[in-house]
Amino acid sequence: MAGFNLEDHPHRRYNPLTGEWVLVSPHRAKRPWQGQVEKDESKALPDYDPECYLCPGNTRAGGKENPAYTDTFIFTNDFSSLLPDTPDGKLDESGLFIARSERGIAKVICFSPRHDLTVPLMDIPDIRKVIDLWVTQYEALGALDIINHVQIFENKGSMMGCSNPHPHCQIWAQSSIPVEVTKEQKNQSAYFEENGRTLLSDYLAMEQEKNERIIYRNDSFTALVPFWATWPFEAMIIANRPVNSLPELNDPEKTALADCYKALTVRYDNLFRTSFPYSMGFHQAPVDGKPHPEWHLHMHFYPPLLRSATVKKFMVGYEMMANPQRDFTAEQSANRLREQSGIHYKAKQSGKIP
Ligand code: H2U
Ligand code: ZN
Repeated sequence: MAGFNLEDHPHRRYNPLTGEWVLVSPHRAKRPWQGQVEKDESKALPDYDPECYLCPGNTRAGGKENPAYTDTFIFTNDFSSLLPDTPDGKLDESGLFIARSERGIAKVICFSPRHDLTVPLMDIPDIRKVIDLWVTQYEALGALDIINHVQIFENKGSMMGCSNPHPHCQIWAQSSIPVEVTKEQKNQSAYFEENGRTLLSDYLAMEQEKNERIIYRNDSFTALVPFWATWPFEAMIIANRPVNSLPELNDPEKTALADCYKALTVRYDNLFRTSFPYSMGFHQAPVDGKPHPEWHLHMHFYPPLLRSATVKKFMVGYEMMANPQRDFTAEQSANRLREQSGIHYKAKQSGKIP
């Protein structure tokens, strides 16, 4: 159509990883940020909270006591969604009532003994310790017979259903390959078979050439708003090299990942001067014993905030019934994030990181 452009006209964008579409309506909010910068809404937290079930030395629900840990701390989830000893079983009634038993292991990782220290406020060497733990957990869980997939994810902020502000993430490892991962695997496989390169290496090369949606990049990782973003400030961190999982990263790459994770989350916090909520998750090769040259290591960040520290995007109505929709473009979001300072607003105020 003559004159069609992505900045002015309603259009659909395709997500080649999932094979799904998003409706983009840029005309509805050409200027999505109308100066609505709010005061810092995030409560100042103590560095130790005697009531916190993740702080060192405290007792968790169920009675187990946390050690006096000094960097990271990992434990088996006291309310695990998956259990290693579930008996084998399945149900199939006329193809309409189908169920399968599922085995797995769920763990919780505390990033730091400090109750108040989120990733954007942590030092890179301390974030690196979290990454090293992710690597060893992916390997150790992946080596178990019952485990074929290891999902590492972080819920941050009560808005995302996170139960505790103490910085932590979770790992759910299980026998089957989950739905989102299966979609991405199918599309990455098809792309790799046809082109002999990973889908995300070609995508990244094009993003680097266009330089419209890149937020931050170092030698080994790139943070960007994907072309097909559905959440207002959705982002991905993609390995610059086509590694299929965390253990394939070399030493400088692991530190570069810590740097990129911090760089993105600092910009997130600075955007609305708040502790920016999101769900983060790694996508990487399943641990099913097969080679997975199609897989390209990446992280997704799905943040719900829309235009201030309090205004949240809901995926309801049309989005529940049809497909996701957004009112401003991925390019506008990327610009907003890219222009944020790389120094956390709290660090600036006090002259040092609290
Ligand atoms: P969030 O990351 O969504 O806040 O979840 C925290 C997890 O911590 C949750 O899965 C677990 C919950 O089961 N948990 C424990 O394992 N022990 C506790 O004492 C409280 C919470
Ligand atoms: Zn705590």
